[in-house]
Amino acid sequence: MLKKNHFILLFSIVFCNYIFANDGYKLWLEYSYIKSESLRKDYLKTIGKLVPSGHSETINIGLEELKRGFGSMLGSEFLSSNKNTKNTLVFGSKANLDKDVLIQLGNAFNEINEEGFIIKSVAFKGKNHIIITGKTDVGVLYGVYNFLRLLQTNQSIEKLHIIDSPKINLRVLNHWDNLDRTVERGYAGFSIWDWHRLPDYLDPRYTDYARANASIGLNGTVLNNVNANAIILTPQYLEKVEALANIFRPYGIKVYLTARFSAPIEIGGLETADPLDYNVINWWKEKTKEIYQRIPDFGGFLVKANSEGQPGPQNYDRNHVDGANMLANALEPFGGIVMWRAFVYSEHDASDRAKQAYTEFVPYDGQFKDNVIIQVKNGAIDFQPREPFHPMFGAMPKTPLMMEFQITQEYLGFSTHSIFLPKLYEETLHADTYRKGKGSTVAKDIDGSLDGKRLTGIAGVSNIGNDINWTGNSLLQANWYGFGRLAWNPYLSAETIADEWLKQTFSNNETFIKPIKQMMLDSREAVVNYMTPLGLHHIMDTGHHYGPGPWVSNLSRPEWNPVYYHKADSLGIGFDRTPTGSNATAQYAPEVANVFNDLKSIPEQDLLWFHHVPWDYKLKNGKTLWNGMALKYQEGVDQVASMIKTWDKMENYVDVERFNNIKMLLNIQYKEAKWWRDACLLYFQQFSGMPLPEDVEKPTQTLDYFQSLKFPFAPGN
Ligand code: GCV
Repeated sequence: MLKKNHFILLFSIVFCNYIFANDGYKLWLEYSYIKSESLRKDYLKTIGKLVPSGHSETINIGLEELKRGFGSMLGSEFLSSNKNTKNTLVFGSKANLDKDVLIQLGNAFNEINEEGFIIKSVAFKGKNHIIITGKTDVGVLYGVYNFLRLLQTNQSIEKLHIIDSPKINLRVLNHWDNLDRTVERGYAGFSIWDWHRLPDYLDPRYTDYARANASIGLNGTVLNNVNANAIILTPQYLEKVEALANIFRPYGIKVYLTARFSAPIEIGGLETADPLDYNVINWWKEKTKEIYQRIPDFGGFLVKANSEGQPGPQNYDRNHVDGANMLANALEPFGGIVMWRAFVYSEHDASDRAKQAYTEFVPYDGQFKDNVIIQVKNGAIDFQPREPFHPMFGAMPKTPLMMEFQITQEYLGFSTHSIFLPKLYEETLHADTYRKGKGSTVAKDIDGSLDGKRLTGIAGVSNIGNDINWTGNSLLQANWYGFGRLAWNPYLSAETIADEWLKQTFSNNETFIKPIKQMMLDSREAVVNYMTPLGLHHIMDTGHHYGPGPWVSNLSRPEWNPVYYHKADSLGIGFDRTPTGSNATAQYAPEVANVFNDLKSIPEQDLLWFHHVPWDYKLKNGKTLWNGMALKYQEGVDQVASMIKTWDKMENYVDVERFNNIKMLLNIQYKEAKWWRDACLLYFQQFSGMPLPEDVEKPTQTLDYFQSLKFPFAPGN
């Protein structure tokens, strides 16, 4: 028979597991109970009654979100206390606010755009009010999430006067999701789009996805892979797309699709996809009309053309302008846009791959239609741990350019490696193109302020899959969050983003926040150190891009081989992109090119990206290149070891489930960091012929062993 204390024990085990289990599904919308009683009381007193103004699905979502947030953060006291107060929290768009309220807002509406919001504390007729408003209901919803964030991060809500608008128009996730639910370069399970069961089965996760995106201000989603399948454009699939668009609409999220350039042939029965052919033009016009009949606010098309085997206008001796403008014409009557990707490099072009996008696109500056935006990756190669900014930024003053960041970690250790990517994004956004003198940052090209561009955009290749915690690794939710926050405001610092994400997702306890924030901020440099220090790049094993493969040299296209990028030989290592080499530096403004060209001024983090230097080249710290490189690899490994130490101390501050998820992954990251160090150093040592410096641990395996490793089922490939 069970005794009373056995019951208590059993009960507490079940209860504790319940409390401490957290699968991470709620993301940064945890709305954890605020432990400080005085803070809770202050919030309760200040908020008062909820008064929605106007009726719409969006306003209703705002109301439900406030109730959910307050109920969870302030507890049942919220429901009882706000009955007897005179204070109110009024929220609604300008058109639906009372005159009394509007007067209090003065000219504030002149300072926001269509998606912006105002949050203001006002007192009139003897009552205190907080007003959350905007020009549109979606603006109000953004204000609601912003207000909730103040509570989540334990900030004061007295005397509020917040006026904010997104600085970039198109803030879009790109899903590289295939119709069979595999995700190209996806490391968090399968696609969240259950195409087979759509449109009738509407997984609640679609709504949670929309909530999460709206909470960070994202307003668009490209549902399918840029390596596109034309079937998405058939009526059978458009019906499914329509169902998703209907769910996302009240959250302010537009749906976009990738357009396979050869779709007129594959699903239209035409013999050509030539963009100047009358029947092709007409086919796209009719197809676009059909889409808008179903989805009146359809965003438009994203196109990967003449890149890595995808069809495009060049198949018909036409150019990017012909292709993009043909689609833009079809979309124009409905207000849709074309996002045309600049990720091109050709097997027929023997020049440095890093130069090819610029060469192909910059001559067309000013020739694209107004509803075309060119989507450019952050660097000229391909989402490496570190790349200098893409030379196209700042170089097309008459053409809108859209930033493409990768949130998924194709070249950064997949979802196993904990890296805080806003550090990488921030570095690119802050980079100075010097096109109009000092201060012409990439961010200013992207937000349009550099040249007065009206169409602006930013895209992030999603790291989301159907894993319960969305991103496979709880810490990597911060990269989705951080991308959204930077899309809203590209001038936000990575540190601010880490701080607010941690507080919303885990805890406001400084004993937790301080070390973990530092760990996140240092994590990107750690990865650069143990994978590609000093400007090395694209030395991952080929195809799947998992683990090191600097030795690979047998693929048909030269630029698919890591040896193409590091060019290690007995004389030294690195890719000469100065005037003595490929002269890729000439694509930058002279102020930037001069810095990159000169060994005295080049930042060492980019050294081997731009220069081939001897193994005994002296680094700024007086060490030889070989020793410096080896020590960087070791530093990266040590940094991961210290991440593990930091995390292990956090057991008391984090629920068991997320604590273990992150702990196990960090341990794998440590193993893989050592693998990277040992494999790369053993391989490069063949050329340097130099011994490893003392402070570098001896490799545990031979080079042959590392070269023999094969990963036929690496995910995302
Ligand atoms: C979707 C890289 C990736 C490809 C990706 C491509 C692109 O080459 O390896 O998987 O294709 O970039 O961005 O189009």
